[in-house]
Amino acid sequence: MINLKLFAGVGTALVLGSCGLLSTESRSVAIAQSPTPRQDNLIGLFIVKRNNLNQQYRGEIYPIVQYKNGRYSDASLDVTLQMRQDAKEADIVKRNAAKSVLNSNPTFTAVNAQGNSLGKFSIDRLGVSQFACSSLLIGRGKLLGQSNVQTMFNQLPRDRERQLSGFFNGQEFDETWRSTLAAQSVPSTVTPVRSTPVQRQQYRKDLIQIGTREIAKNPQAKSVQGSVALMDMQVFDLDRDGKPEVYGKLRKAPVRPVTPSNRATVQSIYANVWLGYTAPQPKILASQVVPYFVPTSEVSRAYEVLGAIDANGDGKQEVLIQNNGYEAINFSVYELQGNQLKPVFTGAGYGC
Ligand SMILES: [Ca+2]
Ligand SMILES: [Ca+2]
Repeated sequence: MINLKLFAGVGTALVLGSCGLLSTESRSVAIAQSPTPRQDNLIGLFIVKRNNLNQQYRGEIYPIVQYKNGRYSDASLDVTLQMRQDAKEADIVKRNAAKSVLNSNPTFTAVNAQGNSLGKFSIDRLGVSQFACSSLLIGRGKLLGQSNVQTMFNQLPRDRERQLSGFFNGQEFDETWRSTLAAQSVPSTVTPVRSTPVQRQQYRKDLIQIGTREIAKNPQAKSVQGSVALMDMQVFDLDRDGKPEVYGKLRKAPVRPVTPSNRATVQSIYANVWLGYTAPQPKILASQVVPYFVPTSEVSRAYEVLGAIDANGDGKQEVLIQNNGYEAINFSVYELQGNQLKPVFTGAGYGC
């Protein structure tokens, strides 16, 4: 039914959160004890697609996670099997609408990686979109105010752009997707994190030093030639205490390209490291080291930081990660809990 010529991972992740109050009874208790009441939320990806066959643009919301009554749950709705039975999109939408979190036609605010608003998108109907080999329920609608989808497309970062082409229901398609996080409820303003060139130089130094140590702990690191390089760095202040939380992607890999004869050995090792700076010496908030058997170009996006957003309305930002596997993609929400960045949700997966 679908033939994807190119599948690099479609979409981005998103999570949702908001922490609701369990009941009327517990609500009065929660308000008395907590100065920061939490709220229900819906988090997803705002995807703007350009149809390269006719240069038309359209926006869609892929719901990732719902935060309700203090819990995160998967907000996606997979209709792959129904689509394979050659059902019509309109029939599938009708059959599944009542189960969808988008059925109430919510309005989402699209945000950048730091959590600042890019515009509001109001859902007015449901549809089915193809994500790799999966068919998923999405929301269609329109941008509110002055923005239009083409302008929004040009505003979205190109580094997470995806290309998709092939045949779907006998129709040829060729699309370019750009995406960003979106949520039903976001703070009206998020103070941008400021860091000086000197501070950023220090973060880089710390990431390389600590990342090199983390990678060396992996037993397979010895068989990989080359030195450790910092591939990406992003600075956040998730808990708004004025002290940064810094993300770094590090890679140890040989400079020479991989040949088919050495494919059986580990080709590269990546480390995704988060550092906290509440003390003079940086502390590791989270660290993940993964050896890969495939060329580095294929795995550099395995762990993508989509951005930070206050999913549960407690005033602190959660981090949304897209996990890109070989044949499957899913999304995680991480919460800063004391000295650790911990996953509180993983789901909304799709793939082949
Ligand atoms: Ca902080
Ligand atoms: Ca939060």
